[in-house]
Amino acid sequence: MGYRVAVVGATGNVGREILAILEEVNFPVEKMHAIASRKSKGVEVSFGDSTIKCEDIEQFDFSSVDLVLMSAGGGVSREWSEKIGKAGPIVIDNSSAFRMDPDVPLIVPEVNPDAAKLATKKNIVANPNCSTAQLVVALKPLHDAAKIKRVVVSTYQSVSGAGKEGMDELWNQTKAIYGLGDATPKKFPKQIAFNVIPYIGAFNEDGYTDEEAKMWDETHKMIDPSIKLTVTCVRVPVFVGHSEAVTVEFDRPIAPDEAREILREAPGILVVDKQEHDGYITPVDAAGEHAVYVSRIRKDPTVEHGLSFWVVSDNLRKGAALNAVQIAQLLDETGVISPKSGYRTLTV
Ligand code: 2RA
Repeated sequence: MGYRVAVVGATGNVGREILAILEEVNFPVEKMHAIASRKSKGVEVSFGDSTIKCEDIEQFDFSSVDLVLMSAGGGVSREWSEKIGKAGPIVIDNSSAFRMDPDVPLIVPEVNPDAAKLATKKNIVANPNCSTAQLVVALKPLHDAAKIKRVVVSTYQSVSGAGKEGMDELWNQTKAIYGLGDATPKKFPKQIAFNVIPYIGAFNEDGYTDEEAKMWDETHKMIDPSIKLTVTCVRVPVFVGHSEAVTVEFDRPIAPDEAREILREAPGILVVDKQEHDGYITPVDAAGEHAVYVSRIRKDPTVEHGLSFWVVSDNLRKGAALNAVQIAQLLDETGVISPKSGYRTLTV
């Protein structure tokens, strides 16, 4: 007995990862539907050993499924997620459209699993932004041990955060710079090959970008609104894996060894922290993996009770698809949904 599941945006980077991870973690699926826009109708995607053909979102009867994993961008979510939720299934929405809606829980299962009980308010659960997901996994156990007063983050975000077009642009520009084509930036505002770009998303009036604002808004919603957080988000020429240099000020002294112990015990984290070259993690090491890696934990002597560290994770996995699947597992384990195949299991 399993769930009737639809993955919307099944042809995208994250949609394909969702299909792969549902299979990897053996999520109980009775029937899987791959949903995409009309232009991708009939395109084949893999689910385990089988191949399924994409169905057109406009034609699909969402009341025939129990669970929808939505990863087709903010516009599609704004148009569809509430309608789908009203039709019966729970929607796990990967866009920013509902993250700050007070009637929609924003969940990282290692951080705020209790929020699952709010899932049926609108039948929507929001998945956080990729750069926030890995950050809060590292911050939460430290905040439980010694209250965090202030966080300073610089991100090093891979091009896959901007979708397949972002990956293609890095690949094509890299070749073009050696004379094999056109290096004109299209997806990113400036050249990304052999460069870094201190801009992700769109500028807000205060001079920050919306990507930066997401990091403090979502951290406040999931952990604690009293945490002060400032951030600079930077795109780097890496295909997969977001990295973050993080400095935290606590309200009491916390030694690097104590932080290492706390993080080692915490769910979802692998501490790799030795002063040697196998002793820290890079995005290439983290790609394809499930963990949030923490390395280079050290005292920041320039502030009272300060620690600095380095956080890396696969942005397509923990930052998107894996977290969405973990939310589905959490809803299943807590009984918010149950696999009564053939019956409508959910009410609004
Ligand atoms: C990015 N954080 O890396 C975005 C994707 N959600 O562009």
